[in-house]
Amino acid sequence: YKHPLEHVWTLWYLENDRTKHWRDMLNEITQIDSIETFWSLYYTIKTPSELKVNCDYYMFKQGIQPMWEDEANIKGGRWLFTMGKSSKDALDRVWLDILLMMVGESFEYASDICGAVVNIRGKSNKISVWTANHTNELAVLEIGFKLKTLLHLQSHNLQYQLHSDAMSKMNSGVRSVYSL
Ligand code: M7G
Repeated sequence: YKHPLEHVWTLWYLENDRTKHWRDMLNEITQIDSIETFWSLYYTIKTPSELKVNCDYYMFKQGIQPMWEDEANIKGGRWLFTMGKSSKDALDRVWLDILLMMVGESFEYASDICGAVVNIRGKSNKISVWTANHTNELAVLEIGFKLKTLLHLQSHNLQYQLHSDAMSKMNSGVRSVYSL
C-alpha cells in the first residue's frame, strides 16, 4: 500500500547546454504520486547543492509545464529567495521543506500553487515558488508569509515577481510587486 498524494507532481531537470534552446534543455524525470515514491526519488537523485552550476530542478503539479507560457502560469508569478553560495545545507533544507509543504498541501491557498524551482548559479542560487495568479492577492500573500515563517528565513528577503515581467524584460532587472 502506498499513501497517495492529493496531487500528482512531476519532477523536471534542466542541464545547461549552450547548443540547445531553453525548452529543449528541460527533461521530465518522473511523476510523484505517493509519499513512498517521493522519498525513494528524493534519496536517489542529487540534492540541489550537488548539482552543477546552471542546472535546475522544477517540481510542478502534473499537467503544468514549468514555464511562464503554460496557461496555468501565464497570469502568475513567483516568490523568490536568493540563497548565498556559503550554505549548502540551507539550500537543500529549504528545497526539501518546500517540496514537503507542496506535497503535503500545507498552504491554505494550495490550489494557487503551481510548483517550485531551484536554480544553481555561479554567484548565488535561487529557490522560487510559482503561483497561479498575481491578482489573487490573499493567496499570494498567504503563501509568501507561510514560506517566510515556516522555512525560518526571517533574515532572507522574499520577492514576488510577475512572469509577464520576466518574459518581457529578458535581460534587465525584473521589478518586485511584493516584498516580505
Ligand atoms: P532562468 O534560468 O530562470 O534564470 O532564466 P537565470 O537568468 O538566473 O539563468 C534564464 C533564461 O532561460 C531566460 O532568460 C530565458 O531565456 C530562459 N527561460 C527561463 N524560464 C523559466 C523560461 C520560461 O518559463 N519560458 C521561456 N520561454 N524561457 C525561459
